[in-house]
Amino acid sequence: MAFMGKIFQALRRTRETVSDAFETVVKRKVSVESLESLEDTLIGADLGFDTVEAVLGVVEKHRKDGFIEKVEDYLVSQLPENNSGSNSEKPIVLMIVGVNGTGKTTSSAKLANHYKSNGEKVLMVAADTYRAAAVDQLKVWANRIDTKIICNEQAQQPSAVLFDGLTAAKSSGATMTIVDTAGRLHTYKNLMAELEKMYRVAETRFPEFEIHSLITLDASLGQNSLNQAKAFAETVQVDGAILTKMDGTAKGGIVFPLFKELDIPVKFIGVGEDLSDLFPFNRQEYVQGLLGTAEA
Ligand SMILES: Nc1nc2c(ncn2[C@@H]2O[C@H](COP(=O)(O)OP(=O)(O)OP(=O)(O)O)[C@@H](O)[C@H]2O)c(=O)[nH]1
Ligand SMILES: [Mg+2]
Repeated sequence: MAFMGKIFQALRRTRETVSDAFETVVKRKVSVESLESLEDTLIGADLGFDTVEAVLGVVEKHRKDGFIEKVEDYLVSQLPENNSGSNSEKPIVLMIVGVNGTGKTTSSAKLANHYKSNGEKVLMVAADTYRAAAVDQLKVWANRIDTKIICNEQAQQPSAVLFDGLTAAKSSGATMTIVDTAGRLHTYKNLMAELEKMYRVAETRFPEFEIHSLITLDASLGQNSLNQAKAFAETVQVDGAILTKMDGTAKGGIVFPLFKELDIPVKFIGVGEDLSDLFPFNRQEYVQGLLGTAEA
């Protein structure tokens, strides 16, 4: 199955280390040493301390009766089921936020493509007013996907572009409006305040829409991504995460601490630079890809 294949492939690096460590435990039997090396590997893959300790507990408890299936069940049970399809009656405005270079613009385009092929009437809004190239970048994508895009190169204020975008969304009957925002460091107060203002404009001036937002997180940044997510969630509503660049990292475990510590579910995984390189997150596939318990 192509779908399973991509996620499985994207987790290759993480799986290689993780499943090796489990195999060592199988071969060398459950011992203090083999468990310690498993522990180090899982911590290194960013699963988070609590999850790692619990996994070790499962291994010890089931040392005689095929612990890998039990570990799989346990890890799956720690993640929420994904309902990436919304059951909202209202049209949706989806804000894409995150730190510089984490994949907002690329993910916005991938999402536009995804929702368009699901039958949504998609509109894109280029609300990155800081870099002229950012608007061009999104225009190229919009052209390829053949979706409408709202931008205003003269605007200084992202909330002004957002206002124009949502006005257009309203009049054209868009059911899914995807807003690409400027990259901002979570430690810059004024830029975070600006983001807050964008939400306020959307919520107060356009009550006919339901506002959702996703944060893009570079999977390879580990703990730093957690800090980014935490800071964004303290300022604005964050409904979920898009874990990007999963194709290039062995640190695919961040999904667990993200949900456990911050209550942020991963909704999509980015596995490359192309339009088709985005998949709705599925906990079973993800865990199997991590452990190597299913074939691609
Ligand atoms: N390998 C890989 N590359 C990705 C993925 N997502 C994005 N990229 C690349 O990462 C780089 C940055 O992506 P952008 O989408 O421009 O990131 P951004 O968050 O919009 O960046 P700023 O607007 O500058 O903050 C680009 O070269 C993308 O092609 C992914 O899932 N995998
Ligand atoms: Mg961008």
